[in-house]
Parts: sequence; structure tokens; C-alpha cells
Amino acid sequence: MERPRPSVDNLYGLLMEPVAVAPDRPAVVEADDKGVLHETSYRRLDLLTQEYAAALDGLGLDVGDRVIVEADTSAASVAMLLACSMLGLPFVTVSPQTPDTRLQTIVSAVEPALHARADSLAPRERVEVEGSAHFGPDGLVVERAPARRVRRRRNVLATDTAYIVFTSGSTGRPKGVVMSHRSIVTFLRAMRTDELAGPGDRVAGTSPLQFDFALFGIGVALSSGATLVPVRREDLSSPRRMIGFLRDAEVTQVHGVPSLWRPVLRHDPDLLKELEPLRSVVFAGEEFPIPELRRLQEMLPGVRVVNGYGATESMAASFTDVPDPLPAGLERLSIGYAHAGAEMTLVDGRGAIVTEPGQTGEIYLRSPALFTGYWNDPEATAAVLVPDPADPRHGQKVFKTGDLARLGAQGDLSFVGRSDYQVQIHGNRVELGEIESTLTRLPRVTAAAVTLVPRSGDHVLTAAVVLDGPGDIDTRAALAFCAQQLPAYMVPRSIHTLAELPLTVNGKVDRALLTEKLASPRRTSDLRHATNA
Ligand code: 8PZ
Repeated sequence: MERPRPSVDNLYGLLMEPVAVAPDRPAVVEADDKGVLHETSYRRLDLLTQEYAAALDGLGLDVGDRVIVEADTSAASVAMLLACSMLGLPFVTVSPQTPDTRLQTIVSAVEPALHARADSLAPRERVEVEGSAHFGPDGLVVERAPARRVRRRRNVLATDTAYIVFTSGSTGRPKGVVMSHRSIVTFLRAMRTDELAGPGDRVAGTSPLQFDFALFGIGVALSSGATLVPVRREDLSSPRRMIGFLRDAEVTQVHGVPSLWRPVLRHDPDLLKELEPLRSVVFAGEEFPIPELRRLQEMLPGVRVVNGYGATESMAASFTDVPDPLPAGLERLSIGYAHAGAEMTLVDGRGAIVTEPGQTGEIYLRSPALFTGYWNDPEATAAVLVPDPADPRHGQKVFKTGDLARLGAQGDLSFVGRSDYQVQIHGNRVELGEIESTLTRLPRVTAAAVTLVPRSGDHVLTAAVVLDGPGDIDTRAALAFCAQQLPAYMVPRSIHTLAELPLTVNGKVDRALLTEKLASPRRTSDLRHATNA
């Protein structure tokens, strides 16, 4: 049967719209191995996409067959994602750093027809995949062809899967979040309405391709006719390299998790002054510690800082400008209102809609951009795609996020924490985030994380703090401050000074690893020396 045709709502169709109006505009600007910048126009990106699509089509795969794309963000990997989209082949992005064991888990789960890796990467001898290929600027080279399928599909529909992202929860089984073309296209159209980026923007992406924050950067940049500027991993290794690259690439918007900014703020904040054309910074993934956020604003006067909140299950829910300057004594950042393609509702512990300002509840998200479900996991799906608590009778499902927020006077929301960061201590409900925000009000503390550490048959609150420079926290004074601000059962048992908080591959605070380190004092000192070095 002939090649399947993409329908109106297809990721390829949306992202390649600029080809018709501004084919010569740069779609991607990236550094080569020597750090020299190269431009790929929208026209060239489309040609490369067509070339990959022709090669993939030659394999005779059917709509719905999965393709693992192992790569960093580049013009070539973007073209590969677009080629998959065009043919209705769901892509599963994997970063080159992924250990074989994790990749094997993903492969066993999604049973891909093909593992396509960037040219520069060695084959994975220990991972068993049906087909394998590598790709780069010169095309797609198939090493082992998958068995030809009987094609049962002609049209790639909006409801077909565009991609599957495996969430990198540091505990438990990884879950594959299945996103349809309709969802991602609807989401990106809402971003256009909200004008997050425009044609003149040069958008730097810093997240690994397996994290949907990277897909967000690709989507926002190309769907608004802007230029995507992927930052190489090696350029993120030092503040000087990172800022040097952002400056040379004349970046106007930077996307990154809060921890992206921690090293430069701590070691070389003056470098930030070099970012002349920078207009906006979008952060997402976790809370930005308020002292670090203040510092960033001081060093980047006039730059818009946007708090992007949301989960892979709908890409994102809201984008809120951080007030400049931040009000003194502010404890919680606003996540404002949902973006143009969604609505957030708070639901209390009894299942009632929260309408009283000042009250806290769990965020439920209503949107045509919701995920389809977790790959091969109907139970986990049913636990979070639930009947609308506002009115279950219409049968529509909403997404129960697991995040808590407080309702503001104008109907705006402030982020409180994950519902699973709510712990019980001797019968008292404790919000770990509340202790963390208390700690960040101490002088010199720029970031803090609190976990529950097992100790002689019990669990005790243990805190880790990062300071604005060398030295240790004055534990006695810090504990006295906590005792003044918090009920006794919320005061941490001990406070450790760390040079850095341990991070997951996606750049979020790795709470599981932190708990493990704090649980054994010897390993805590290891961590301290390792990170101080
Ligand atoms: C947060 C925040 C925040 C997420 N403040 N906690 C991508 C692109 C733009 C915006 C948002 C995204 C997200 N899909 C990124 C992400 O982290 N996705 S995730 O599925 O890995 O984690 C989602 C969880 O991270 C949320 O449920 C929150 O708990 C937390 N989170 N953004 C505070 N701005």
C-alpha cells in the first residue's frame, strides 16, 4: 500500500508551516564539534525530513509502529522526529547517556520496529531491537531492516500517537506518556495565541531530548517561525562555556530547569551581563528557589522570566511572568492561570471544587491537549484520567495532576508542592516544601531540599542547603530560626551544607538520591567532598 498521509492536525504539518512563507529563515542554529555555528533553513530542514521519510517509508512500517530516536537535539534529530510524525510512526526519544539497562526496559515496553541513533553514536550491542539505523546530515542508513508490515492504515489521524515520553521518576517503574498529534498540535497552537515566542526569536534549548521540555522548545520555536538553538551538553559543563555559547549564538530566549542557572549564579554571575539580545528566560520542571530567582533577575535586568508549570501528561499547563522585582517576603511563586488551551481547577480532599481564596487543593487539568494514557498501563491511566469532579455526567476525563496549589484572590494559583511530598510525622501532616521555603529565607541559603530519612526504626526530617559561597551553615542559628517559624514537628533534625543538590538526568533535584546520601553520614561527606571539588 502507498505511504500513509498526514491529516490536518499533524506535528509535521504544524512545525513546517514556515516553509511556505519564509523558507530561507534559519530553523536551527547549532554548533559543530569545533564549536562553529551552522544554520539550517526551514527549506533545508524540510528536505532532510522528506529524505528521512522516504527512507523510513521504504521499510514498509505501518502507522503506529514505534521508532526509538536516540540523539541530542540537532537539525538532523528534529528532521527525524518530523519524518516519523509525517508517517504516523510514534517516536520515543532517548538521550545518548541513557544506560543500556534503562534503554532495554523502554525497548521491552514499546517493542519498537526501529532504533534510529545519531551518526556520532556507537551501536548498542547489548540492547536488542528489531531494526537498527543511524542518521545524520547525509541521510538515514539502515543497518538491520525490521520485518515488513502489512499496512492496514492510509491516513495518519489527529488521534494517532505522535510520541511517547518516558517519565524519569527516580523511584518506581518508568511510565510511558502517550501523546497524540491532536494534543501536541492543540498545545502548540495555544502557545502561539499566548505569543511565547515570535519569528525573530532565537530559542535556546538545554534539556536532554528524552525530557519533554526539549520537545517543547523544538515545538515552540518552529511553530512560531523562530530559530531553535540547541545547546550542546559540553557547553553546559561550565558557566563560561554556557554563557559564551548563548552570547555567540545571539540567543533571545533560554529554556531550562532552575538548576541550569545555579552554577553561573554561584560562581560567575557577572557573565550574565554578556547576554545582550536576551529577552526572556523560561523555566519549568520544579520550583525556582526564590533567592536564586531574585539573583537572576538582578543580573538580567529587563529580561522577562517565565514560570512554565505542567507535566508531560499535557506538556504544560501555565506560563506566568515572574513579577520583577519579586515582592519582599514572598513564599510561593504564582503559576497564574492556565494557558489558552487549558483550564485548571482545584479540588479539595473531599472531592469538592475549591472556591475560597487562600484554600489549597489538588490541580485538575481540563484540556484537549491531554495525553492519551500511559503506554500499556490502563490502571495507572485510570488513576489520573478521571471523571470531571465539576460534573461527571458529560463523560469527559480530566487529568488529576498530583500537584497542590493555593487559590489566590483573583482566581490565580500558587504552587504548593507535590501531594506525595506531603508526609505524616507522628500523625501530623507536613508539607516538605514549606520547610524548604522557610530554609531559603535564611541568610546565605540559596536552595534547600528536605527529605524524610529512615533512622533507627523511625523517619526523621533531614535538610540539605546550598549556600551562596564556600563555608557551612550555622546549624544552631538555622534550627533556632526554623523553631521560631514552624511547629516543632516540622523542624528538621539536622541540616547539611552541600555544594550542590544532586540532580536527575533531566536536571531536577534527585530526592531519592538525596535521601540515600543523607541516610548514611559517611556518604553525605562523600557527596560534600565530591561536589566541593
Ligand atoms: C513544577 C513546575 C514549576 C513542573 N513549578 N513544579 C515542559 C515544558 C514547559 C513547561 C513544563 C513542562 C513540563 N512537562 C516539564 C516537566 O517537568 N514535566 S514532568 O512530567 O517531568 O514533571 C511534572 C511535575 O514537575 C509537575 O507535576 C510538578 O510537580 C513539577 N513541576 N513545572 C513547580 N514551574
